[in-house]
This record gives sequence, structure tokens and C-alpha cells, in this order.
Amino acid sequence: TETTEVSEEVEMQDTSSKYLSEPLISDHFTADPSAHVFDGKIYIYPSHDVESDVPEDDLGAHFNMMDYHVYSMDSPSGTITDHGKVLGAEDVPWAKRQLWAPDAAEKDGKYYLYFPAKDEKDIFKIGVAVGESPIGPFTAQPEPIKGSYSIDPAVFADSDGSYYMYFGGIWGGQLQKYRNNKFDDKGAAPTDGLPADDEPALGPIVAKMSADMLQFAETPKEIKILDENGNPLLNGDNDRRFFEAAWIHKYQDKYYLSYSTGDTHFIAYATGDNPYGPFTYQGVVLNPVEGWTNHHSIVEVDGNWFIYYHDTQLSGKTHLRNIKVAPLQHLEDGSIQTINPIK
Ligand code: FUB
Repeated sequence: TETTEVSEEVEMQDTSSKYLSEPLISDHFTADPSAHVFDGKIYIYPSHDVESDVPEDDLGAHFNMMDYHVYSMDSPSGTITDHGKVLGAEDVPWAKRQLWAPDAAEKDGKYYLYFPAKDEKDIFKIGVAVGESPIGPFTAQPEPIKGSYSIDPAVFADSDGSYYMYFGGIWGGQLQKYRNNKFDDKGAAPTDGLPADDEPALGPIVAKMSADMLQFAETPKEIKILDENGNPLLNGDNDRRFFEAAWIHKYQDKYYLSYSTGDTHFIAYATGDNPYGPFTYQGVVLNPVEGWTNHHSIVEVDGNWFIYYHDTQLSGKTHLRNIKVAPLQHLEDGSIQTINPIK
């Protein structure tokens, strides 16, 4: 394991002004950080970006990641520890390539690492690997989760003991190839299969997890994200509609769904009164960062809230990212103060 000093500056920044933070990790490229507090410690489950010979395209083929490391921190301004590789494509019988954004959950002292990967037919599925500790080792289930598809699993532990998986992403994430959980491939271009611009956008998908955390306990449902008039956000509303990277947190009994708008590069959020929505669009959590993708998680640590996110400060290349952390503030009316990263 390796430990790196992180700037103390992190906690002192005011999120209403331009925010400067240091990359948390500089000896690997890391992205899509899913952060959780397990047993009083922060654990971070990011993608592990690597350089490969795969040429860049609009389906993200150049994001050709093959394994995961787990990291931990005692506090968001403290040191970060790399616990090393905890799972690789070679450990997952069905996964052939592109191990994209993971997440993890704890239940009854067991830890579950959820991850998307392409199978031998180049179709994204979501898998789960089980460990006895937050830093693994994790043992993958031999098959993907039944009925899973697309990318970016995020598992939310609700206060009543239920767990829900949110997932999905359009373009390279293949969500546009599905309707009502059925594969219906309309073509290879990133936008083939998307609704028309004046039709409701596709939403992320949610399913309650089974008691053993290894399967969906119900048929996955599409989430509706509504505008201020109660109408669904439209596919042509690129600044506000869902693209990928769904994350849920609960604050003062409200459910906050945050997500990336992809080609317009915002982390947006919408609120609802239950895990299935509908959710109503509220605004921007994080303005565009350096690099094409924007992907985050939101976590409460000792009564304060933080966003873990990434940019491309260290490489200048969209597929070689570095994770960061910044404070996040809920204002008195429940809205989230928009964070402006330095570009
Ligand atoms: O890291 C690969 C993909 O890029 C993720 O799954 C997306 O959310 C985007 O960040």
C-alpha cells in the first residue's frame, strides 16, 4: 500500500468561489470516484484509467480500463492510501473489456463491488464481486446480474435498510439500445435509438437489490426527470437531460439524484420524495471540468458533505483522468450551491 500527502487546502475553500483542489492520486490515472464511509473511514472506488492503443471514438472505446484499485482516506483533507488492485478483467469470467465506473456497498459486514464491463459480444452488463472487507479481495460472481445492462452502477443504501441500484448511460453506455429492459438495437452510431429531440429523454434505471445483494429483486424501472412544470425533460434539452453517472444521496429526507449531462458536461441534480422518483430538475452541482467526462459521487463525512469528482489536470487527455474532492454545500432551502472547478 502507498500513501500520498494531500493538500490541507481542500477543507478551507469556499464553494461559492472558484475551487482549486489537488489531484488525490498522481501515480495512477483514476476517474469516476464512488466514495462511501464504511466504519468511519472513507473508501473510494474509482475507475482505473490506462493508456491503450484503442483509438478515440464517440462510443468511448479509448476508455479501455481493465482493473480496479480501492483507496481510503481518514478525512477528505487527509492522506490517501492505495490498497492496490482488487479486481481485474481476468478474474471475471464474462467480462472481456472496458471495466468502467464501479461502486460498492456494505451490508451485514460484507462488501459488494459493482462494476460494468463489456461481454464477448461487446454488450455492457453489470457484475458484482463480494469481499469480507472494504478493500477486498473481491470474488466475482460467475455471471453478470440477471437483467442488468448499460453502465455506471450506483448502489444507494436507504435508511429503511433497502438497497437500490441506479444505472445507465447513453451513447457509449448503450442505454439507447434498450426500451422497457429489452434490447432493441437501432444502429451503431451513438445517437441511434435515442428519442427524437422533442420526446422525453431516457432516464436512468433503478432496481431494488435482493436481500443477498447479488441480483435485482424486481424488474428495473426507468426514472422520470421532470422540469419545473412537471413535464419530462426532453431529449433535445442537452443542458439538463440525463446522460450517465447517476448518484443518489439523501438530505433532510429528500432524495437527490445527481448525474452527468454528458455532451454538455454538467453534473446536474433533481430531487424527489422516494427512491423511484419522479425527480424534479433543480440545477447544477458541478460545472464542466477539464476533459470531456464529468462523473462524481456525493458523500457525508462527519456531518459535512463532499463531492468526489475527476478532471484531466495531470494528463490533459480526456481518457487519463485524476480524482479530486471538494466540499459541497446544501443551502437553507435545500438547494445545492453550484461548484465551479478551475479550468
Ligand atoms: O470511465 C468510463 C466512463 O466515462 C464512465 O462509465 C462514464 O460515466 C464516464 O465517466
